[in-house]
Order: sequence, then structure tokens, then C-alpha cells
Amino acid sequence: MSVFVALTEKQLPFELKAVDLSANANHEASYAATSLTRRVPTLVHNGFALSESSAITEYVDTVFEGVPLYPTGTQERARARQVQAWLRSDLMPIRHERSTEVVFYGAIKPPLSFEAQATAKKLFSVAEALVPPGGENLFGQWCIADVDLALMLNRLVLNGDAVPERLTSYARRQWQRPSVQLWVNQRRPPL
Ligand SMILES: N[C@@H](CCC(=O)N[C@@H](CS)C(=O)NCC(=O)O)C(=O)O
Repeated sequence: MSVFVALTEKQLPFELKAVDLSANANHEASYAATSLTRRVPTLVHNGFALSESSAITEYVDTVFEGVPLYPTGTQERARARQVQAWLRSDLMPIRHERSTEVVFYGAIKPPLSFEAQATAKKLFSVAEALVPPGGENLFGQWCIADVDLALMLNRLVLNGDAVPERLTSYARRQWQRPSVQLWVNQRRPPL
């Protein structure tokens, strides 16, 4: 999602190729030849292939003009990277119990375990410290870390879990961004 949004925000022409993970297509020789880590997403640009979404969005922001994907200030930029790295390496109970099926297929999952509830509290306290009251974005101007944080919050919001009002409004506003809506409304194969 973040790579799709990044390419769309930059108004770059690109071709999207789906990889069937359920058929282990990411381990086939043709895919492994482009993705060192055999994971999705992988960007291929002028023969250069790169996996790991935050590495890709940084690359895209560095190489292409247009809407900035990261804040321009050094410290805010570092903070945006911190948010991205944290969201990708922590909060596993939420990711397991509120998979992206909730977000992109409208699935509703059973109540959160105690562990996931504790994880949600941690997410809320970090997000409340970062999202300015009444602010639309984390760092004034929109950046790609807003998409990542909104996705994590929407795992809970869209399942109907209790989420602080301010964070719910933030996640819902971020979700209305046209590049995000383009991804949300992509045709997806049935589960
Ligand atoms: N931190 C990575 C995560 C990538 C990732 O977990 N990709 C999953 C699908 S969402 C994948 O390729 N799974 C297949 C596998 O690891 O074999 C990123 O942001 O790109």
C-alpha cells in the first residue's frame, strides 16, 4: 500500500504485478531473481530491483520530483522514518488479530486478546504523542508515515474496536486521501 501510494503521489506511470503468496510465487526463481529477500513489494526501476517498502519509498522520494514523501526537516524526516520502522517491527499482536483482511475485505474479527489490548494501548499512547491535536498530519505536511500510521489504526477502527476519538478522526481523514482511496478500491481476488 505505501509503495502504491508513493508512486501515485509522485504521479509516476507504473505497472502493478500481483504475486500470489498463497502459491509461494515469491519463492519462484523468476521472482527471487528480482527480490533479494523474496518478499513483496518489490520495485523494479530501470533494471534496479528493491524490496522493503520503506526503502522503496525513500528511493522513490530521492529519485523523483513531485509531492515530497518525507518531511524536509532533518529531525522530522528522521522521526517519520522512526515511525515507519516501528510500525513494521512492533505491534505484532494487532497485526495478527487485525489482519489487512479487516481493512481491505471488510472482515470483522473476534475481540482482541489481552496481549493485543495491551499492544493497542501502546499504539494509542505513541500515536497520541505524535498526532497534533486537531492536526491533519503527523508533521504539518502530509508524508508517507501518515499512511502507515493510519493503516495500523484502521486495523482497529474498521473492525469497530475502541480507539480514541482523536486518532479515529485522524485515521479516517488520512483514508480519504485520493491516492489511498485508489489503493483501497483496487479490485482484489476473492479470499
Ligand atoms: N517490512 C516489509 C514487510 C514485507 C512483507 O512482510 N511482505 C509479506 C507480504 S505482506 C511477504 O512478502 N510475505 C511472504 C514471505 O515473507 O515469504 C515491507 O514493509 O516491505
